[in-house]
Amino acid sequence: MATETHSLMEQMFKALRAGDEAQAVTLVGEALRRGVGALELSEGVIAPALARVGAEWAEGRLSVAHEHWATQTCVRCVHGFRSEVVRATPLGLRAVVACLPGEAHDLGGRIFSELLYLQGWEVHFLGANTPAEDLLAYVDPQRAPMAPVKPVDLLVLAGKGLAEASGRRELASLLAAVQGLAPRPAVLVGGQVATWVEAQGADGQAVSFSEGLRFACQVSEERAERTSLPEHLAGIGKRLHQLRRQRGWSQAALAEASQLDRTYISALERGKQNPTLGALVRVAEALGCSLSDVVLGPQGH
Ligand code: B12
Repeated sequence: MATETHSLMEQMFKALRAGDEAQAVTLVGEALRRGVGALELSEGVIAPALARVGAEWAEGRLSVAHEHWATQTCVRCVHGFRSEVVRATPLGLRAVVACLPGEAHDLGGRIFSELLYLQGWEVHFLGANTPAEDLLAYVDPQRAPMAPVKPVDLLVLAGKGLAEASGRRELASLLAAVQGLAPRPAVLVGGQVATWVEAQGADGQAVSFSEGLRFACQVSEERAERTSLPEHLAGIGKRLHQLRRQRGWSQAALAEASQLDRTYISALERGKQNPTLGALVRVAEALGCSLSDVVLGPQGH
């Protein structure tokens, strides 16, 4: 897989270099359909390809306009994740992802928001350069109607941290102010800003998406309400439906391949059937995916 990721990254860079949006979007979409994970594409393909665009810009070989276009094309690719990846069962937890004041690099926060969404979080992504006072008001349950998301379980402060001088002060005072919120969200500082000493005042620091997702997973284990049986069945049904449609199969085709009755498949997809483990294994095998893809979705990876 490492070789495939590297080759995808090379192709992505070529597409970005050539100004070929269709090629970039197709590349990512097809990789997702082949089963390359959204996390792997983000860390191993999109970010390094864009870093190469940045290097060419720094050397004067690409214009600022071309670099802006490449970033927007990556945003389009990332927005394609939702239609290709089967989302995990909603956790009933809310995250707010924002960049610090002065921070213009919001792509990392945007990608992380999409990865959280796929893992079942409800996510509010606020984007670049969020004024600290407004961000606090947005997540403070006492400040209705300024705080539309209640309660916030996870606050993610993301960025590259190039606006260091003011950014460090803002981060320290934001982290201090969040301590006073009740209920208080868990706070993760993500991206390069996580290396600042001030970030140690947060509950979690993550330079990479993988570390960030591990932290979010811990938070969800501590805070998520137990998923009820009907919610599990509805989630399994949704995922089966999406996996079947991605393969262009009818319910009858899946029934035949898994040696189950078509009405059983139909009830499963509607979340109306409590399946045996044996039936789930047969359906997963017929679809060519793992049991955890069907039962848990991407959070199982
Ligand atoms: C796109 C871009 C911009 C865009 C940002 C648009 C946007 N909407 O995001 C714009 C044009 C606004 C911009 C502006 C600037 N940029 Co710029 N930019 C880049 C570029 C090309 C890509 C950055 C990016 O988004 N990468 C994609 C993300 C996903 O990858 P990543 O940043 O490597 O992050 C990884 C991890 O940190 C982690 N991660 C990232 N975010 C998060 C968030 C969370 C929550 C978690 C858990 C993890 C995580 O995941 C990624 C994958 O592993 C880089 C090149 C590079 N080498 O990074 C230059 C780069 C960062 N920029 C640079 C510069 C100099 C600037 C400007 C100062 C230019 C100027 N003179 O105005 C300004 C600063 C603006 C500011 N105040 O912030 C330099 C920084 C050099 C330095 N270290 O000092 C770079 C390295 C370009 C270069 N080669 O010189 N930039």
